[in-house]
Amino acid sequence: MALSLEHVVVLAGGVGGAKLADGLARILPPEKLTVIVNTGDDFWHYGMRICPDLDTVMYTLAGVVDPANGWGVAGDTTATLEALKRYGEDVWFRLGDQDIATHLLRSEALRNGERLTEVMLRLQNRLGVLHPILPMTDAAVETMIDTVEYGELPFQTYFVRYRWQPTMKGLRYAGSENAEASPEVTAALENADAIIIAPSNPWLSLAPMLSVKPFSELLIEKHIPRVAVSPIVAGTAVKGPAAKLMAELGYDVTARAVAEYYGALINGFVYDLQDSSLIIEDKKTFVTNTIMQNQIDREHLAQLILRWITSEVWD
Ligand code: FO1
Repeated sequence: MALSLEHVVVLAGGVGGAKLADGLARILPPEKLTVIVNTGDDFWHYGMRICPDLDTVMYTLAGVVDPANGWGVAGDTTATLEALKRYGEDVWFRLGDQDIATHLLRSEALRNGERLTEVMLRLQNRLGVLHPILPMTDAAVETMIDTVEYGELPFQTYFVRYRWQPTMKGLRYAGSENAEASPEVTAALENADAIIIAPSNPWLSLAPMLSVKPFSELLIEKHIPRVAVSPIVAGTAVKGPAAKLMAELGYDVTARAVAEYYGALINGFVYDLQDSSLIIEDKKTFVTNTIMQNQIDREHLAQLILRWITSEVWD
């Protein structure tokens, strides 16, 4: 009997996560899809709370994201950055003028005591996004990268300022020890009849989420499809530092190593045709073209994954 999916949850971070979330949002109506997003990249900058992965998903689903970068607002200007430079500022994090509107309203709301979840739902509704985009937690959890060259760095300093070139020795998720998933996230995970982990960086986008109680517990105990899409194709990352980071942390840079990293958290794994020779143990697998170069690809991959999920019998 084919499974009918009423409550799909996708766990996403970064540009790859936003793309699959977009593909799923084009197929599933708002009441059947919830996007839970990494906030380990977030930081305070010039007094504004910057939430890159939340904004990347929001702008992507709203159809306003800058297509070249995959983040920021299409056609945005940098007058404010130029004005900061005039004051002698070293402007390493490129904030567009329209993007700053998001940071201003979010920062004001947080200072007024609103939860991040609440202000994000309000902003996304204003942009016409009806699929709920939820921060993994309302607490501050910040990914810190321990590097050979500079010691410990906050995430954006590693990722943007030093262009993820420093050698990674380790990483931690500061604040996760007493962070909890929001009520909205807990409800979404409890009600889920399928959980999809997007092709995001496991260490930078998913591990921060899994470090927040009770994510891992909720994922492991659910007897539903819990499938991850590999961000590694033919030994490289489609975008970003995943391959470099895996090598530096001592992992094989393969889709198989990603499946092993997720371990018991998942019971299904989607990986690319180019890796079809890989043997992935003790998980249901689905091999297909996972490269999303345009809207059609995103929708097509989302469709194929949903069809595969509903065609299998899950434990
Ligand atoms: N990524 C960069 O590589 N350079 C930037 O200057 C930059 C600015 C930026 C501004 C707002 C925003 O929401 C994201 C931005 N990103 C930038 C991406 C950001 O570093 C994200 O953390 C990555 O997309 C990884 O998730």
